Amino acid sequence: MHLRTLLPLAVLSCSAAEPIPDRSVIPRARPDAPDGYAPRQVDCPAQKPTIRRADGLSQREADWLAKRRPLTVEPMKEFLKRANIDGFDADEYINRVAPGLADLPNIALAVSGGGYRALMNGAGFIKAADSRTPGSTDKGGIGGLLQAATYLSGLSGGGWLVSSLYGNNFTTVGALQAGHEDSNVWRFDNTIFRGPDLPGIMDTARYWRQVSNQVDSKRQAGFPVSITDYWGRALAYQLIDAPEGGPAYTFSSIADDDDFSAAKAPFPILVADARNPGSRAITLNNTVFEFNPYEMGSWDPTYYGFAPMRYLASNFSAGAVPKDGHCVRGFDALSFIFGTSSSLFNAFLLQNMTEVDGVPDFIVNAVTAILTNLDETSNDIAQFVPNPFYKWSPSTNPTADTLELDLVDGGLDLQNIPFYPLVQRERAVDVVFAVDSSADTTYSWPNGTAMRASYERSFNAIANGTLFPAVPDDVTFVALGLNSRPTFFGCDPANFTAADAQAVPPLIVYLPNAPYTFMSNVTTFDPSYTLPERDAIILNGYNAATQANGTLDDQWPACVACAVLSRSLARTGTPVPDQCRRCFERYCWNGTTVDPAAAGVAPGAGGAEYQPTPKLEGFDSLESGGSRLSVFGRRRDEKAAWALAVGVVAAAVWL
Ligand SMILES: *[C@@H]1O[C@H](CO)[C@@H](O)[C@H](O)[C@H]1NC(C)=O
Ligand SMILES: *[C@@H]1O[C@H](CO)[C@@H](O)[C@H](O)[C@H]1NC(C)=O
Ligand SMILES: *[C@@H]1O[C@H](CO)[C@@H](O)[C@H](O)[C@H]1NC(C)=O
Ligand SMILES: *[C@@H]1O[C@H](CO)[C@@H](O)[C@H](O)[C@H]1NC(C)=O
Ligand SMILES: *[C@@H]1O[C@H](CO)[C@@H](O)[C@H](O)[C@H]1NC(C)=O
Ligand SMILES: *[C@@H]1O[C@H](CO)[C@@H](O)[C@H](O)[C@H]1NC(C)=O
Ligand SMILES: *[C@@H]1O[C@H](CO)[C@@H](O)[C@H](O)[C@H]1NC(C)=O
Ligand SMILES: *[C@@H]1O[C@H](CO)[C@@H](O)[C@H](O)[C@H]1NC(C)=O
Ligand SMILES: *[C@@H]1O[C@H](CO)[C@@H](O)[C@H](O)[C@H]1NC(C)=O
Ligand SMILES: CC(=O)N[C@H]1CO[C@H](CO)[C@@H](O)[C@@H]1O
Repeated sequence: MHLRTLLPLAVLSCSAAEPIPDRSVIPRARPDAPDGYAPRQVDCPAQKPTIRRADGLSQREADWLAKRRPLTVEPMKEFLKRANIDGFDADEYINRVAPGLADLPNIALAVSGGGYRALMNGAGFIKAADSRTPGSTDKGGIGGLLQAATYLSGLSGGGWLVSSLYGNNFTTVGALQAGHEDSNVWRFDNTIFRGPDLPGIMDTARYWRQVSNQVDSKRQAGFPVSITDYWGRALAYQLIDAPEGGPAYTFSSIADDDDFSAAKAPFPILVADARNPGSRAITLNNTVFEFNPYEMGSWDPTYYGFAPMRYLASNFSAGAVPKDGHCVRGFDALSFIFGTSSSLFNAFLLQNMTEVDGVPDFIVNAVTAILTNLDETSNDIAQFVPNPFYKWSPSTNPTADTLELDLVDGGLDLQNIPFYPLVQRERAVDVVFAVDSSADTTYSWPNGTAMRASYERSFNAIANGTLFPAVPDDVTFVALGLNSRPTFFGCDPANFTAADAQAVPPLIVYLPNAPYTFMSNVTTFDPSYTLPERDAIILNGYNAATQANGTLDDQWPACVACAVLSRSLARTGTPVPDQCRRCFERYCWNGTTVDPAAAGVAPGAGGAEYQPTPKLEGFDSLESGGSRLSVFGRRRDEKAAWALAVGVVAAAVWL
């Protein structure tokens, strides 16, 4: 196993953590952890934290929703008015359904995994949906959808995007692209191996020394560290625009942010999968976990519980902190949470690290030491120790007797779009805009695998009765072009036979990564993007989201609005406007499947036939396009080696 033979084990020689910068000098504030990256024992609050059963929303989420839903009313009206559905009075309708909130459309956005590709393609969608983006509310735009949304979920690379927005005061994608002087934010040309290139401020050795000190401080505080800690900290220098990548930023501190607590932004949620003790395989029957600003936990019947995010790593036992147990804060570092959701990349990071000139030996050695101490099959995990669900629900919880809870990349069960938090009936989501940047086919385009995984899971006992719209097989998906343009799934609520009308799942607006103005199928494990390339992928995602500002279909903004309204219209028995009917005829998958023999798409061929070209003429191929091909060529071998090394069952979705 080459990861082991890299270098001899070296004794770590790292000094104590560097002092945490003075809070007052950090421009965008939520460095909330008491001791930088190191979790720290604290006095328990008067009301000791507990684990709760997942039999409803948390009180805090419910209270927050009571503020957020009314705040979506104005942006939703504006959005619907701009969309200008023929013969539909948006003001009148929304005014009618807003009181009581039950019939007000409840919108969610979901950004898939897929490394930097997913971050950038997802960013294009968010940029288009954000009314703060100049031009996004002009004719053909979909700006305001973000302001009208209740939830925003992200997984793996999509989780980086969500975390970067919230870790930077819910700034705009445009502002992250623009960056500013002496900032490394979204400088994807400065790889995480080399770190920020800020002359006089930061060089590679200094950067890795900081990362190493941060991780050591967690270890010295008595918490096991894994590669996820290094990986998350390194990425934070690109994603969190604060000194040293904001080591004290926590996920739970999002809850304290003024704008968030005033419900001026959607509710962010990240997703990861649980690995069962003694088992490597991740299947659709593994427990899925979510992280939100208030809690982490699972709706699945295995755990069916939530722990308070702010007090993760307290000594919970059977759901409570015993008399002699400790409370801990600072475990939920933002970088550790987004690192957990994207843990598939960890081993890649470290494998590649040894090949890059200039990465100091001490960091290579530190990482090698971890790999050597771990069972090699476990090198991609994030360790949650102590396990918040220790002795919790022992008859169903696979880790009830273990002090460690192992979480891995949320896409490893193939559910690469974070629908999980959004199909829980307690959340009553009406529509999910799902950006899919999965690399399913030979050439790294999606073919609906992530959608099918969530559909298939809905039949398993572990889904606990959550439903999902029907999704066809891969050959149909590709043959009908459902992966090359937006497609709506689950349009007809009457097609769900559930006795309980509350169980009808959201309508899904599926937005696949496809080439509009740029070949956005860059490989998942490419760690480096020039800024023009980054911007071209973001713009391609923007053009996908708006159908090239309506030039590919001038009805598109109206059709987006119809999707937003669909479930609400059904609940209130309101006739569907004619224009919406035409939209649904055009964009809804109607249940048709295609006979593979007739499709010209070979089942099991990996989708090699699917080789789309840009939809719009005169796209900018970027000067560097040709030279990058050789990098991609090399990368393929690397990926094969990595898949072999880690033995990832589900690697197909990435490769
Ligand atoms: C965060 O953004 C809001 C507006 O979007 C602004 O009013 C506030 O000052 C910002 N806070 C910080 C700490 O930058
Ligand atoms: C989900 O699972 C929990 C725990 O097993 C159970 O109490 C609950 O009734 C289930 N919900 C549904 C809708 O089946
Ligand atoms: C609390 O958890 C830590 C870490 O697992 C453990 O070492 C310690 O013994 C626990 N303390 C109590 C009182 O349970
Ligand atoms: C998952 O659980 C279902 C029962 O709910 C079972 O039929 C199926 O075979 C299981 N799948 C795997 C991959 O274990
Ligand atoms: C769509 O509008 C955006 C923002 O105004 C612009 O950047 C982009 O180039 C436009 N797309 C096309 C295909 O014209
Ligand atoms: C369903 O869609 C297919 C193409 O996707 C179309 O050929 C067929 O006519 C549609 N069926 C109905 C009943 O609209
Ligand atoms: C309606 O539901 C059936 C049964 O679940 C499913 O096979 C069919 O594909 C669904 N139709 C559509 C259009 O989603
Ligand atoms: C779809 O993607 C899966 C997963 O990578 C692959 O196994 C399958 O062959 C692909 N099928 C098509 C038709 O693209
Ligand atoms: C991107 O897709 C095109 C076909 O659509 C293919 O020719 C090209 O090799 C792909 N690039 C990568 C990096 O897979
Ligand atoms: C960031 C970086 O330098 N990555 C390297 C990973 O390994 C491949 C192949 O060895 C290099 O081409 C990349 O440059």
